[in-house]
Amino acid sequence: MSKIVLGDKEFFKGIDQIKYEGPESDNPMAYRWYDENKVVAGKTLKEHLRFAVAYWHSFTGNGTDPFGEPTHQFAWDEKKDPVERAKDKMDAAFEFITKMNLPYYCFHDVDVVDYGNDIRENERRLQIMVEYAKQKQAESGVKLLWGTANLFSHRRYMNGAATNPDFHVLTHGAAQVKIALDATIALNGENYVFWGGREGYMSLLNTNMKREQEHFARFLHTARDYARGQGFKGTFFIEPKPAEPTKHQYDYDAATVIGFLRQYDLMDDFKLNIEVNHATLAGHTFQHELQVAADAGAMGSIDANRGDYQNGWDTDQFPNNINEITEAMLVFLEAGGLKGGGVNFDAKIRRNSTDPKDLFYAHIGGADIFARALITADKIIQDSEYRKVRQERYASFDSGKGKAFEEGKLSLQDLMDFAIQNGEPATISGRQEYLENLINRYI
Ligand code: XUL
Ligand code: CO
Repeated sequence: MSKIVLGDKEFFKGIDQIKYEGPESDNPMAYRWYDENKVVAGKTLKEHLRFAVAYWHSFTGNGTDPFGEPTHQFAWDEKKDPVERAKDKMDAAFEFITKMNLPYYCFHDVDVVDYGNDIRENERRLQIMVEYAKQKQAESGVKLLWGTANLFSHRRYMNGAATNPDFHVLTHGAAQVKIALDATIALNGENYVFWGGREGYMSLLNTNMKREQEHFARFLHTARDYARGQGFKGTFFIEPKPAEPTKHQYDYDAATVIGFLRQYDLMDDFKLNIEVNHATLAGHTFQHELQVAADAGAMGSIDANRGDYQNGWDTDQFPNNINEITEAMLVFLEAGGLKGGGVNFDAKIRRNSTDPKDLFYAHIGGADIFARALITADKIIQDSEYRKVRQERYASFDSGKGKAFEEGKLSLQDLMDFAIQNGEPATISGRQEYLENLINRYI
């Protein structure tokens, strides 16, 4: 248990620290599955999952949507002075994170403190907040999973940041990334994220795609070189998303990003941050995106949330689909976990979820679903024939000519000869329904 850290005033009054009470508990303000000390597959749940609270959705997002004004009125959003307001917000954030007993947080620069148009003033504000955050981290033991810069909200980024056709705009993006990297490094941030918010296009008619992508790669190299020069040892993550806000984002999905990283020689420093709702927007499952990343040795981190079956946009709801997350945790465990990252709740409570407790329910549910899924996936791997069924499907490549093919020892003529000698192959079931039932048996 971490200790609850409060500022001058308590923002979530009457709410105590959330504790693990077990699956039998009917207390809605308790964990039923997330026992941080429970050991699964050689590590505690805390060590496996490395949960992080997202500053932007939880302390900045105010329920606004394209049709309506804010519905979440925050007591930490009242002071006039931006730095004083930011300190209140940070007090609220650390109160919440420590009451939730979660180990990490993540932020964009502008979530921590409001930015204006003066680069030096923005830097000054963030530096003050970095000093404040250092104290908060030391008091609480809460750590920074990753930092990032918001290169998509300001109007100057309407045509992109690193991929903007105007070099001048690109330099403003670079300034923001430098300042955000400095903050991340000063706070011992373990990773740094690039989500290409508007790195894409609205119309090909006005876009030189090749040039924009080259600029993007050059930008990433430049940022990487700077951070490494400052002693940053963490991993850089790219977060794929196919569209929204642009019509087409260059970091479309995991496979596209891996191709890009390979093309521009970035695979040594960059891995992927896979977000559930981004996967489904790309027409994939979350499991698929994790598997693609894992197969490339690049499964770095997770942005946990979920989409909506009916809506075609990024609804960023808290995760609660046990089948989806259990299948994802099978990929997670078989790949040996995340490379540097954690499970960040990039999710927002609904516009009409206006009680302070709603933020707690949301994170409790999210943590519990991942914990339960991980425990279940481990049982499936340990006790069932899940892996065996898949291995056996490929048995014909384990020896003889199949093995020789894998080793590159057979010609096309050799393959034809084998086909002729062995006649028509047997019909072999893929046993999908059997496996689907097996998963549900363990859930
Ligand atoms: C947007 C999104 C971002 C990134 C960080 O869809 O997921 O919040 O996670 O910039
Ligand atoms: Co995200």
